Amino acid sequence: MKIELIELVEIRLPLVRPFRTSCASDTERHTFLLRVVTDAAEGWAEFGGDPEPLYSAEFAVGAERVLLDHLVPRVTALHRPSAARIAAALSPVKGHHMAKALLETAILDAECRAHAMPLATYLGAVRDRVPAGVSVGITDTIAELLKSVSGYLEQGYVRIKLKIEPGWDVEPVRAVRREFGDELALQVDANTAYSLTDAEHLRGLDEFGLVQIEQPLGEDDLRGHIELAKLLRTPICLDESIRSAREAAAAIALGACRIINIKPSRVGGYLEARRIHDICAAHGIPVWCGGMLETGIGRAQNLALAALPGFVLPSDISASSRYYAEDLTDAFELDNGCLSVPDGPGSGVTVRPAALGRYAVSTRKLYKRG
Ligand code: OSB
Ligand code: MG
Repeated sequence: MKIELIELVEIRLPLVRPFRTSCASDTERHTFLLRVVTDAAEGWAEFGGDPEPLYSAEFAVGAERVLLDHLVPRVTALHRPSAARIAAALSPVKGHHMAKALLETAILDAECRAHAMPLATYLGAVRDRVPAGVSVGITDTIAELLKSVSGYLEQGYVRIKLKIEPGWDVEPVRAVRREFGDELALQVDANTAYSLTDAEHLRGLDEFGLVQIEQPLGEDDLRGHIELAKLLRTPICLDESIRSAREAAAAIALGACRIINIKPSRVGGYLEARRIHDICAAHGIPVWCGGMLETGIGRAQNLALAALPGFVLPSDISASSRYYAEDLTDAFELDNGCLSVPDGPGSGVTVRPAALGRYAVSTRKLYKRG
């Protein structure tokens, strides 16, 4: 495979409703897609980050810079570029997992398409359908929250995740439990909003039988999570803290978490995501696939990953309509609480030119051969 062209397409898609977490409030998804054209096929990927470094240290303009100056030159210098060779080629560059994931994923998509192989098959999928969870943002009132959860349950989502922060935790969880009952698979995500001194307060969540509490403490606070895990009955899941297979192995060995949220973009791509899946499977640690409000491009690829055998908990992969009035691909729809894993070559989806025309705000060439 020879790389002919690498192009970045900046997109802005309005969200159907604002999405508020303990670290940010978004009304649109403003990010970029990467298009890699090779002599054999074309591949697409979606940047996991945002314009501002509020969830992760990475952000769109920084990623563009590091791609242009440091990542793209290393990859285009490869004699035979292939997805499996990207990580080693990029390893001299420290960090920047989301930017690296973008490049590796677009090449992986092209490579799978060149072999007419679905990404799900390449990764080792064992399922055709994936149970869909939904991540529910912080709202102004409990009444508003109950209304939105009720809407999602009517649509068939099989698991509800509530975003929490200090001042919005025990009460919303109590209200959702009271309204929808103890059978509802319910979990919370703090996006690093607490510290170990909040342990006593967080114990107040134990009575609600939550599936997990995601990332209560800081990204770099492994020690804090180890201590907190001894104090809570609710299982701790790590999101932001897990950026590699090595960090996953350490967190498991040290007892910092009982569940891991695998986000391909955060960990540098689908190949590292699969390694984390394998390590977790070997340790009996359940995993699920996290999301970054992806458009159909990234969501299709996440579905391929979530079809692996260790993904035993519902993922944050919802239908297109939960995010966007119009998606960039054909819409993903819920069928009995599940989404279908695309079975066409590569990610199995294509960008609809008309939609891209409406939501692309600029295009930049990062590389052209010759
Ligand atoms: O912590 O999982 C998170 C979205 C943006 C940043 C961080 C997170 C999220 C979500 C959205 O929870 C999940 C989705 O894409 O449906
Ligand atoms: Mg999270």
